[in-house]
Amino acid sequence: MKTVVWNNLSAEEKSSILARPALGDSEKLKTLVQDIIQQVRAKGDQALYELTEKFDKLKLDTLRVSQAEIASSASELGDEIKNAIELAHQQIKTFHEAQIAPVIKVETTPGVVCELHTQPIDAVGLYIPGGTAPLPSTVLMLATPARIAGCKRLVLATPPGKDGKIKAEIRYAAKICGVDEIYLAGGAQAIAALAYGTQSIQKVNKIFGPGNSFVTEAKQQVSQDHNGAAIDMPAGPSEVLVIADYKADPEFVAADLLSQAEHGKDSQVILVTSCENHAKACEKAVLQQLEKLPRKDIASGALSHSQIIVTDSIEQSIAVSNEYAPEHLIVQTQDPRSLLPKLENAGSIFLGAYSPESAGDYASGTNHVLPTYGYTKTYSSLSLADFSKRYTVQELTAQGLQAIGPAIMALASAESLEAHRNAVAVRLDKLTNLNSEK
Ligand code: HSO
Ligand code: ZN
Repeated sequence: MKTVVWNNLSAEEKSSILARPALGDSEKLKTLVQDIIQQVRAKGDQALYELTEKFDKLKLDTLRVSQAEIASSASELGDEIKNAIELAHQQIKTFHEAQIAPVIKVETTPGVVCELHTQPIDAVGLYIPGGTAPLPSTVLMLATPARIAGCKRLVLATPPGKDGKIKAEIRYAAKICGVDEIYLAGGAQAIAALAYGTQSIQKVNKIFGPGNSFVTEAKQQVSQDHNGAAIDMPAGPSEVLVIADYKADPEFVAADLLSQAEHGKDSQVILVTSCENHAKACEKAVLQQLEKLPRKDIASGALSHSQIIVTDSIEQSIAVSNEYAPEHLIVQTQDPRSLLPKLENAGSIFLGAYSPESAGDYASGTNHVLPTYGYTKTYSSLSLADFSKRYTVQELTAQGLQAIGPAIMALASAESLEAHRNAVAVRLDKLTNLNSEK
């Protein structure tokens, strides 16, 4: 890891240190993904079979995972992992159930009632990536809130493993969340199938979940098409920033940095500490722990473009973090909660020595689908609200319309919208006539 002293850097160096890595050759990627989407739209299931054969070297007989295969996950797994999946599910459920939005009803003026309601999104697509570490925890993070929100169809798509099957852990997580529609499809073709539908897969309204650059590009493209599907959020490689003071345990700090680094060579990990000696101790601990990791290669790849930044104060550390806007922000300082009001941009914040990122990744209850790539400046952690939409209701009595009607008419006139004015005027005139008849 490279160490820099923040105050010694020029403005340009500062921004280049906090810059995200470029996301590959985007023009080429765009065209490739456009072509895949086109194939799925034109040929449906057949394109999915062909593309699975081409990219995954697998000849599938069916795209749908049977109920029997979902059910049999229970007998394929040991108690330890099943209990862990169940505990995590329960924790996530508890936190997301607490997010159920109440109906808001306000009488803004006597006789004018305004309400805010939520309705679940009808059909949602849940994408679970394959790759080097298939993630049952992501099934829980997507399916649990979708169920609580009341979505009618939960459609899970995930690429099959080399044996043509989906890992039992993924099937078990789906089973306990009540997901019974699972399809063997990955990559841009899976996103296209979810967005446009095929003979086997019925179209969904919104697609959730992480993925590689093909998946991310496909999500972008289908979300820009009116006939496609909405998406949860834009995405980039996963990242963590740790704010530490000299008292933070270097072993804890190192373990947190590495837990993020092992996700992928493109992961970004940044340590911001206000003490140079502490920076050295943390780096040493990182190198020691790295040696013992099975995914050492991947983690080293991530570390090669990661940074240790030495600041002159906690305040400066906070400023660096706010500018970087990390997906995960770990605060290992003496009184971490006191910093909270100053932390402006982060997907999920972990306070204190005993709150590792792994807790939020799996089982504290918060969602691990988070904005990355600096999008935490404007986007939020996935939550129950993402699986529903809001609508308003209003109901005015005659008295209510009389109270605000003149203002509405004046505004309509100012906008030269006579028909708008008239919709109020005809009613107020009738009310005046009724009153004078009495
Ligand atoms: N840290 C990842 C989520 C994850 N970690 C899943 C382990 N499994 C992105 O937030
Ligand atoms: Zn993780």
